[in-house]
Amino acid sequence: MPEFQISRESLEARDAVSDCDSIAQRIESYRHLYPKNNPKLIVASESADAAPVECCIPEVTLEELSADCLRSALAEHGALIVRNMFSQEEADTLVGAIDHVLDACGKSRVERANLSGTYHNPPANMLSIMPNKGMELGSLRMFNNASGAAMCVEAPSVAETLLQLYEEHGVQKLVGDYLGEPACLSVKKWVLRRSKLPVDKAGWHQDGAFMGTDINSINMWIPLTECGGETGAPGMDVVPERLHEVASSDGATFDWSVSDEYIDSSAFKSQPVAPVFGPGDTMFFDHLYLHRTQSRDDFTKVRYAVETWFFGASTFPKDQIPMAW
Ligand SMILES: O=C(O)CCC(=O)C(=O)O
Repeated sequence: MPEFQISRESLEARDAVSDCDSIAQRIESYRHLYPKNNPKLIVASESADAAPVECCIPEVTLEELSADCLRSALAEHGALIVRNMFSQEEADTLVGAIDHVLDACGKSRVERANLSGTYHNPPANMLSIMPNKGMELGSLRMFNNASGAAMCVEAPSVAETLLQLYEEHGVQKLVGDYLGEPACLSVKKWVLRRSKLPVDKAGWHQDGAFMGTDINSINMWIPLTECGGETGAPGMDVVPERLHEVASSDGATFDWSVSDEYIDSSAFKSQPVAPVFGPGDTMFFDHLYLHRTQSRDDFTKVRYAVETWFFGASTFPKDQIPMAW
């Protein structure tokens, strides 16, 4: 049983000022750090002449999870699902926290003035760390707000709690071993999500299309409520195979996205799938995995999730705003 338990009470009892300082320092410590040139990449840009593998998403239990199993699943299939990595209680506490954070982020500055710091207390250096300062931070916040999301660091007490929870579950060691060096996180791509319905259909993408591909990455995506498949709540649509490069954006809505036509073409070995997830499951994947928020017209249920992108301490995309762990 993990020693670190999260609950609404423990979250709200935290020192919001000290958590804010701590997140500010994590951000600050990367201000003048730049990634290595020509890094050794985990995913080569060309596939080795390996034996063909079945297109599927491998699944393991928490007991079976190791850096080796993560490495071979990502090398062969692009992703790994770990069932019940976090408990129902942990998932429920995080759902409550996400409601508070997203509600706070949706309020005006005046309305936010009376809120406690637990759920909204963004560090001041979030502004100066963005290459395009207020314009960039403002449009990021607008984009997130419109899609039912917020950067985790908007609520440093939630962010610090998650880091403790991850450490307690062995994630820091796991991703460090996978990446071959200590991990850093992304200010921009560490995101709390509460889906808005209907889900935009145009969302097929690989994060490498905007992060770049000269990086080592791993995303831990944690659905906090049941979703996917026929559950009525949007899970994730994925192309379940190892890709080695960014797919064409021809005909797509954005220069970083992929059109439905391209997905339906014969460009890939596999057809998209939409796995069913339970609260506290996780899916690990990297910047070349092709996915979108599952999209169907008949969804009726909201889905909560936490998305956390980790990068190698020297193999990060600078514009995703790395921060120390
Ligand atoms: O939660 C979602 O539906 C989208 C998550 C995503 O695109 C990601 O984790 O990269």
